[in-house]
Amino acid sequence: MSDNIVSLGGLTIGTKDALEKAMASEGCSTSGATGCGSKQAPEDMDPETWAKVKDHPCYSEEAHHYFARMHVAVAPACNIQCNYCNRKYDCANESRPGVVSERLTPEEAARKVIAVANEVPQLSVLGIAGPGDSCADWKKTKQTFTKVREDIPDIRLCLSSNGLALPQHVDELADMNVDHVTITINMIDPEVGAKIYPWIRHGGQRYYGVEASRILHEQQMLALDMLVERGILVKVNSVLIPGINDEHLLEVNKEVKRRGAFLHNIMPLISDPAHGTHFGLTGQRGPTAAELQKVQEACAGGANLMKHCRQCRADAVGLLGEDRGQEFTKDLVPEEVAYDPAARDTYKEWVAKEREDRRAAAEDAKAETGATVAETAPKLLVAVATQGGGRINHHFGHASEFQVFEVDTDGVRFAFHRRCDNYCVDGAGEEDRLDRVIATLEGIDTVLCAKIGDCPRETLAEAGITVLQDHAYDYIETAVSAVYRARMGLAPAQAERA
Ligand code: CLF
Ligand code: SF4
Repeated sequence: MSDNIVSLGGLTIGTKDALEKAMASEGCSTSGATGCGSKQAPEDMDPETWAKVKDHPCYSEEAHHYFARMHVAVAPACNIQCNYCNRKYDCANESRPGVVSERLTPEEAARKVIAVANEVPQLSVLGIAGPGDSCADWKKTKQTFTKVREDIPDIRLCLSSNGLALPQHVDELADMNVDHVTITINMIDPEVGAKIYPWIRHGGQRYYGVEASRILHEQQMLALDMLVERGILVKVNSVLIPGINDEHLLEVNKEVKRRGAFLHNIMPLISDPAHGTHFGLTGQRGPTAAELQKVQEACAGGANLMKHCRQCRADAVGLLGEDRGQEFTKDLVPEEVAYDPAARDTYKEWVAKEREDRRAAAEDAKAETGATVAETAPKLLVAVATQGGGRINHHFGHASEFQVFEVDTDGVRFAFHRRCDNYCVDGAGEEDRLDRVIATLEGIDTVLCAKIGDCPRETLAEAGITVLQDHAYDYIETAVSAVYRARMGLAPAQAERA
């Protein structure tokens, strides 16, 4: 393996040239036959805030190319009922509905975190995000965080809650140096809330209807204020429910911004009768991609929006968009495991240099695009196949997700992601799957990947989608900008970084 390549666990890192050479030596060739609101950089915030978000994949779009989170499902009890939740499954406030995660005791969870940290050098955050509510089941949440903090002092602890019992734990969270808390806030008007929450349990009593939502709202606002006061970064999750809170979320966005929330993540309701939820069984639909985008656009100028959320499982492991949870199930985690910081330390050093280089490359790309393209030039959507690191480094046939970037004279910005079943199975492409991938890529002008066969490339071309592998292992911004200039009839950029 080249000197410029480092292998950490299953992860290979290195420069563009070194990665290309490694791929060629494995018998692959790239000549191949067959704004997000949360994209924040150091210059956008004070150094203290940047230090908190620079390695958190959810709080920084840039960081999500490099760093991984893991969740442990330790706190299954809940104190409210959401109409989009069935308690058999994970907490739909943070996680993908209809999924059952593996429940762990705090001791099992702490062992699992060490096992993952030893194998996944990108790991930077441990989150508790259901099933149930982390604060309603506080004892288990606290035990888990305390133990993990002892074992791996530099890991970030991240908590997600419906907010009802959160105020009583804010001081303990601050004492444990928890810097990131998510509150799910679907309404600030209890009349709207009554359509989402049939009941809550608070102070040993059950409340129903508008009164329940009024108490929930008051507790959520109190928690938000208390967290902001203590310098804890608050992300607000809102589930977009068409006909119930779609227009109302603009008010939510304004209010949480006014109170100091760092980020607002508007997530689509995923509703299915098979999930057995009230909304699923009564035919309440989720929003279309266009409806979600409309609400996000209407919130422009308000609280910063997170657009790279993957609605992960409550036991997810890995970069956002990948889930390595099956490699670390209870039966696979050893009874005795000791933390070895070597791989994470090496990885962190590499990322610090790499992201500086990538940022400089993105600035170059932006300057060239802005300087050379007429102001009236249209916006383009470019999908990239990536396995992280901010590079075009995934084969088309293996991609089960494409990250979509928009590019215009203002530069290159993350827009959204699209999921699909990967086209290639056991080394062979499947036609049905390709049709579904093409449907998934509707509206996309160009796809960039590390490699694609002639056959799928021609089929995509017939569907009006250009696929290029010429930018394999380039930085995303460099490649997307080069595509844009070429599409606008301008010469490709001269300098490209390795
Ligand atoms: Fe987990 Fe949530 Fe912390 Fe991230 S997830 S507890 S803030 S570490 Fe992230 Fe997953 Fe979206 Fe959540 S992509 S579902 S926003
Ligand atoms: Fe379900 Fe989470 Fe709502 Fe509790 S807070 S009812 S676990 S979605």
